[in-house]
Amino acid sequence: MSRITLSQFLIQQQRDGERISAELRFLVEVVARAVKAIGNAVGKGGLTNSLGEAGGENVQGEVQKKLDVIANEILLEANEWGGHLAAMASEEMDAPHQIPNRYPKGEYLLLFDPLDGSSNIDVNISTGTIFSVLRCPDFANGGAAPVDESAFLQPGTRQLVAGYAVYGSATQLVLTLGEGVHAFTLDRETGSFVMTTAHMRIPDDTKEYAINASNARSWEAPVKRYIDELIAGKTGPRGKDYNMRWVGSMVADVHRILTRGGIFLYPKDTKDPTKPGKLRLMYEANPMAMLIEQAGGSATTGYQRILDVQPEKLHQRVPVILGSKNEVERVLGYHSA
Ligand code: AHM
Ligand code: MG
Repeated sequence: MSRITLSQFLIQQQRDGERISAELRFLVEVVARAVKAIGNAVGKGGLTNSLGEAGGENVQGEVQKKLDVIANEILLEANEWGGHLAAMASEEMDAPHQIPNRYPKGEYLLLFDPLDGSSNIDVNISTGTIFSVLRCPDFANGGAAPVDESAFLQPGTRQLVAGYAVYGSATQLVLTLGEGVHAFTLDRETGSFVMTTAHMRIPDDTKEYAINASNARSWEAPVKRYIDELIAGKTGPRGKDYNMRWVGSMVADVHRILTRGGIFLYPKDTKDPTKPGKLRLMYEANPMAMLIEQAGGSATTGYQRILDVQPEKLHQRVPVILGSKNEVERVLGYHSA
């Protein structure tokens, strides 16, 4: 069986379809190298002194784990010297990270959640890295001026690349360049990512849903109605039984949906009126929405396609409802009813 490595795939994409530039190819290769290093750090578990809390909070007031900080540093260091980026932004940093003056700059912006699913780090459950690539809008000046937050505030439809790595029983990298979604699995013996699924497809229908049901009392009426109907199963209006899964790491839940279908909801709830959802638009919802749409699924806030949301802030939160098309469309219908 011929095995296509990530590098071979990217070279083909650059050569044949001219779908990516040499710089973009290099960018993805560097991110792949960084996620291998993060996967190694995560995989050491309690053998090193890297589990537990780092002793600080991120910009969003969430407790940072040591591995959150380590993963963030690995991504920054791997990406800042190569000359392909204008700036980076991360869940773990208040403001954009500027490329140090000693390095050349490039025209792309990289955004990431370095280690998603932080609450699962210490209990040996899958975590992951989510990333998104945009073009820097005013790079014409050669990148001389610092890149401020406004350069990043582009809707998800402008993403050039989106992907995630999942650190599970295998480390996988799942990627879209805007032409389908492909999954690569890390061969731990050779150190290469090898394509294991080309063109992932999400079935339009599903019997599986994912939601943190402990928030049920604060959901809006359309989500309550939808979930109540799923729970009613065969005896309710849907006429079939559903199964629930909630890993608590978005990467793992989305990976399951890309693999076998399903619907994932982190909807708006009324607990804290200042927060329109838990998940962050720029480096969680947008890249996942692009992957889901590229695999034939849908992704919405309940009111609007996620990829069309015009961002107002780098760390903005949005409600997220994504996965199998027919289920997502039903929830959308309940919102507009
Ligand atoms: P994080 O980026 O701080 O890890 O938060 C995002 C995570 C998602 O991975 C996951 O879907 C969700 O938060 C879980 O939330 P909850 O703890 O409410 O179940
Ligand atoms: Mg996250």
